[in-house]
Amino acid sequence: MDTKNDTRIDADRLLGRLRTLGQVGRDADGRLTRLTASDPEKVGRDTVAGWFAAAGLEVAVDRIGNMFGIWRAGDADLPPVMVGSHIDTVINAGIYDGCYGVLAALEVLETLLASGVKPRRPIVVAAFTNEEGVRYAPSMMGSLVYAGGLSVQAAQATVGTDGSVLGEELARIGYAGPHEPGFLKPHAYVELHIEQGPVLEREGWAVGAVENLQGISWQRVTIDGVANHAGTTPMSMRKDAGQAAARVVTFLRDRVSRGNFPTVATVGCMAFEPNAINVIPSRATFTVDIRDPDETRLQTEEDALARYLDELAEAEGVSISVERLARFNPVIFDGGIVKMIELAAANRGLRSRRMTSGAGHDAQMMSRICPAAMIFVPSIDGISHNPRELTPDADLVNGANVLLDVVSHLAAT
Ligand code: HGY
Ligand code: MN
Ligand code: MN
Repeated sequence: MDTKNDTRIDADRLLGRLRTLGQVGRDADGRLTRLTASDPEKVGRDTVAGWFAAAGLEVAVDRIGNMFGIWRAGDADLPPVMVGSHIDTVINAGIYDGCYGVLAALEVLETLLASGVKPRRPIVVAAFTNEEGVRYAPSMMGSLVYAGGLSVQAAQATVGTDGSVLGEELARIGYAGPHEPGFLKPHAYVELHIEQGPVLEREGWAVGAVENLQGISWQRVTIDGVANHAGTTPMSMRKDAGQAAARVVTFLRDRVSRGNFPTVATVGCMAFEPNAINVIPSRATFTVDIRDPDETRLQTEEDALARYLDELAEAEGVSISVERLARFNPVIFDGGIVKMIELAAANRGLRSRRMTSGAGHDAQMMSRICPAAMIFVPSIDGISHNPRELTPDADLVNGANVLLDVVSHLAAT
């Protein structure tokens, strides 16, 4: 890594774009939601693609809607350095998750272009489709397809929570591109992201050099009981799908809280049928998100849940079915790039620590096809997937300057 680098990104341009993009997809109540391939996301894509083009980058879109801004610097035959993240959001989101990584990547390219430096190899900024997986499961879908972990056909055929089909929606918004996913084989991939957790802020670190990322298990559970009258049915005669679902929620919380393991479990979505105040639910449908940095422990938790569901079906007289929505093993990032991140931070006088990512990211998919690692900056109160998501401007700029140095180094070698 070069010693102290005096080049700096244009902070106002980066922060201004973050705030501009952060306004795209707000509803009448001011809530920000830019779900994959929705109309608000189309506006977000058009905005970012416009910035790519204005920066003089070649804009490319692949068949699953992954967007790229390509700078064919240096020897065009050499594999490019790729840097990016995503611009789709969860529901009622903050403005930084994903967008910060894409816009900081664009800022790095524009800063390098303006500096007159001559990289040895091309550099590409990427905005991957459907990282959040809220409308279409699984999450990190665009980068998973790009890395060859899911076929384009299967991804395009995915049916969303609203009954829409991803491929049709991408075509409708004009982002079913011509390029084959994987058309650029990266030399390396780096992703800058807010931590979305409490560690950096609580311990006072400016930068996180992310060395690994935890495994993720997503399932949809359907419990079928018998609708009945809420007033006349004795408790002993009920086949109450809602009651059974509630027992799963507390089972998960009690189970993962029993030891001081890092395992986390979340029931984020739940729906009852017929969903009437005086009818015992005949059906409960809910999602289970379990994560752990250790693959064996993650499997143990999945097995424990499966056993509990069998026992519960018996005890409550209900039938239970499970659909797997996503399953990603824990990932170890490239040690060499992690070291570059630490050196780049130190050269800028920033304190950094190595850490695990609790959240899933596109980098975990890209690590299947090239050396990859991530840079984190602090999240105030560890809040994310929430409009209160916040990272101080100084930290955002620091992270982008560290990204600048790491990308510069990778593009020069
Ligand atoms: O679910 C996640 O960890 C990411 O925000 N998609
Ligand atoms: Mn993200
Ligand atoms: Mn997210």
